[in-house]
Amino acid sequence: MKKALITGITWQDWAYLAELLLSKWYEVHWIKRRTSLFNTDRIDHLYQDIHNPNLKFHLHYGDLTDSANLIKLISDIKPDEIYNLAAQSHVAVSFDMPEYTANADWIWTLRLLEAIRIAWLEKTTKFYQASTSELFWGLDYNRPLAWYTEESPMHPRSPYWCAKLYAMWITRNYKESYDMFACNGILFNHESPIRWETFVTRKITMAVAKISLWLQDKLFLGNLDAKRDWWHAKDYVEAMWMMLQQDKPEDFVISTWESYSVREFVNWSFEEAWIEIEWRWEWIDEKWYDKSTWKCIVEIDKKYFRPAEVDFLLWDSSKARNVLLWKPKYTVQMMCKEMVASDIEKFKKQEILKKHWYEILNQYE
Ligand code: NAP
Ligand code: G4F
Repeated sequence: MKKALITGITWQDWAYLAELLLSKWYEVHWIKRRTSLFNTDRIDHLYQDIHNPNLKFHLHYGDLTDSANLIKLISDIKPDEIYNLAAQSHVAVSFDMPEYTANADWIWTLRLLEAIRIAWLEKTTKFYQASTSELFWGLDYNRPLAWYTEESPMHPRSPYWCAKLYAMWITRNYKESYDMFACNGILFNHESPIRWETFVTRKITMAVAKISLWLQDKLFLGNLDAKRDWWHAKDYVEAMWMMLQQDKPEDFVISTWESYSVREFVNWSFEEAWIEIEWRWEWIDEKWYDKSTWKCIVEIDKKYFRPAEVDFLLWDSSKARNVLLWKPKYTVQMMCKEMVASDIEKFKKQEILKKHWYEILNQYE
């Protein structure tokens, strides 16, 4: 039975990756930093009682700011595979907290790689680094009008991407210097119903669900014309696992060859909630109206524009498709449908619960 260690456990990618590895009979170890509130709802369904003699799912308190803790954990567990997903992964936040982001997204990766070496596991443990698609921007002059590949020149446009660029190169450097199995997954935006609430897709589907249930009046957004290659996280975690099953470590671009604007995603989401919309220009700003009531339900707020933006990216994932035989199962529209439906369901349940409590409390008045 293989052992996998995953950092960054409480959020989207981890939850799907853990599900996948458990279904493949891995023993899964997770590192969770201590928080004052429980934030494990995305993975509670995977939890196993620690007294279970066949326990496959082990929790370790750990923090990527703490080298001694990492060295001890890695020496004790001796994992066959490490997936480094922990990060400060919000691009807009990285402009507000550049120093923390540098620590989180660059130094932590170096710490993990060093911990593997100090534990004498560099020849046996395979290492996956969660790299990102937005290391590239502008034209690739070697391939004008073509898609980016693993070899395209890099031009990061935020403190987050600068930090991730270092992490990518230090992973490559450890591979070359110490002959480690270390590789980067250069992944595009992947989303799902359990995506963190302030990334744009989830922000949209939650707002659309609430607007459809009369729980919210308006959605404020930034740049509607930015284009992304959005896909379902379930398809992407499969690619992460496949990269570590290769005979030699290589970096792979994981993308779908499609790119859509934030505006298109907003449109699909309202369609899923059966709300007909019409957008109009008012002065310099665009506003969107609910056609049944003519209430304004979407507005632009400059606060959500970034100091530097990546407007458009297209990536060529043919290497992953040919070598890993990776192929996505979802479409972006299927994912959007799933996200809107799941948020509507969630808020309906919350409202029913609130009503229930209200009725109980009323009995005591
Ligand atoms: P995410 O939702 O932001 O999750 C980050 C995880 O890191 C959380 O579980 C967080 O735990 C953990 N973490 C933060 N600080 C930590 C610390 N000091 N010690 C231990 N754990 C810590 O990220 P995601 O969307 O699942 O993405 C996973 C990885 O893929 C990230 O590295 C991201 O940069 C990269 N990536 C994501 C995408 C995408 O579109 N999703 C695309 C390309 C690359 P808490 O709950 O305690 O905060
Ligand atoms: O959802 P976003 O915040 O994701 P972004 O910046 O593309 O980053 C995500 O994908 C990367 C991989 O490509 C990861 F490395 C990273 O960790 C993260 O998961 O924003 C998407 C687009 C941007 O162009 C942004 O300007 O949506 C635009 N946008 C417009 N209004 C907004 C908003 N983004 C957010 N978060 N909130 C808005 O109100």
